[in-house]
Amino acid sequence: MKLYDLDVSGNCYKVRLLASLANIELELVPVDLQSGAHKKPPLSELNPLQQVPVLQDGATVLRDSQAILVYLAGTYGGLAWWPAHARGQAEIVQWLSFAGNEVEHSLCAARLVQKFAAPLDKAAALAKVPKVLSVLDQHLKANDWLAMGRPTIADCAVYPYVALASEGGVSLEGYSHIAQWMARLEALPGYLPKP
Ligand SMILES: N[C@@H](CCC(=O)N[C@@H](CS)C(=O)NCC(=O)O)C(=O)O
Repeated sequence: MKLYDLDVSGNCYKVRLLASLANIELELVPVDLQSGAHKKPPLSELNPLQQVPVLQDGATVLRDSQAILVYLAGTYGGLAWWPAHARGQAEIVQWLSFAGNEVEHSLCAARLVQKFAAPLDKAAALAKVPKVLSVLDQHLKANDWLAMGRPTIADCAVYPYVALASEGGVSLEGYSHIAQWMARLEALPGYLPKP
């Protein structure tokens, strides 16, 4: 099973993190974004959005880190990371959407500007950060994990860009519940250090 991957990408790291925690074997295929490899075949044919990560498992081809987490956990991770019942799945999807929207447009966007000079509005991204971190910190004040009272793909989806916040110029100081959650996740067997 191939993961078209970029080592510094937080979205790709979400997938590598789950694979490491859940002991799922992946063949990493590095994609050189700087030379535009994502805009040429085979990547552009596998993902018309011309982005990584992309997962290829036989005839199954998937884009979007959140979708890939669901597929890997549901197919290869047993019920630990993605439950069979809709209530638990919906609880997790709330956080997958949070990762793909709120986190992507704040912490991730700020990092893209600061680290990779992406043509995005860093001030607008940073303005969204306090609400994102407050919502997360408040949730973690009452819960050890994001969903279902145990580590799930919700944590794999949200953790990367929070852990990489300093690369976007964001301090996590004062968010003690987030810090404790990150330490819990980093202590899990199979944890893969952030890029
Ligand atoms: N929603 C997608 C976003 C993927 C994404 O933004 N990938 C970046 C690397 S982190 C990329 O390939 N950017 C190249 C481009 O957009 O030109 C996901 O969660 O996987």
